[in-house]
Amino acid sequence: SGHHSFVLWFTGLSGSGKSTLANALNQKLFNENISSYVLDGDNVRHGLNKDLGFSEQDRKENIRRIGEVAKLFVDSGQVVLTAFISPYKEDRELVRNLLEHDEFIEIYVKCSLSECEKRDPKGLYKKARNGEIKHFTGIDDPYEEPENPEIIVHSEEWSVEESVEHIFQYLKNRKFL
Ligand code: GGZ
Repeated sequence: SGHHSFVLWFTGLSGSGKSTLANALNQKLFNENISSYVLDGDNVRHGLNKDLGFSEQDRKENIRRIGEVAKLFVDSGQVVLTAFISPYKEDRELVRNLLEHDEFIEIYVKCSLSECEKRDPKGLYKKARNGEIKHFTGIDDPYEEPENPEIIVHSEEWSVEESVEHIFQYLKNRKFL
């Protein structure tokens, strides 16, 4: 179909809803006959990046490799959805600069730490508070908020359906789709 290829880069705290939203939007794009693919912890941190942990240097390398892989998918003509915390502004900018200016759409999945901690789907915040996990984003490791993301999703207030619709309408209005 007549769309070009680009990256939808979801960033936000653990538990903010990045993967859920990326997968829901991926399904919607499939229904619209648009070829897309989700990169997230499940298919990247367990494979390509399984040598990496959560130190600052490893997170940087994680994001760098994901950016390069996303670029390959864009070159192959697909829409790529990535769901990684990507806590450092510098690393997100590095990926932005790997791509053409209209190929990188940063989506800030905004959710308060207290809400993410309340959701705690994997019990990781609890472990971080107990000191069982060190350097956990938002607890004892930084998250640098995007200053100028293309899209902000208010995941505390919006349903998954509303959030997906918001992103989809952005893409339509800006002629990405
Ligand atoms: C943050 C961690 C950590 C630490 C393990 N800090 O909720 P999840 O489980 O599924 O998402 C988190 C995921 C973060 O990996 P990313 O590749 O997205 O991070 S980054 O972009 O910063 O490289 C969480 C789990 O891994 N996890 N330890 N210390 N999240």
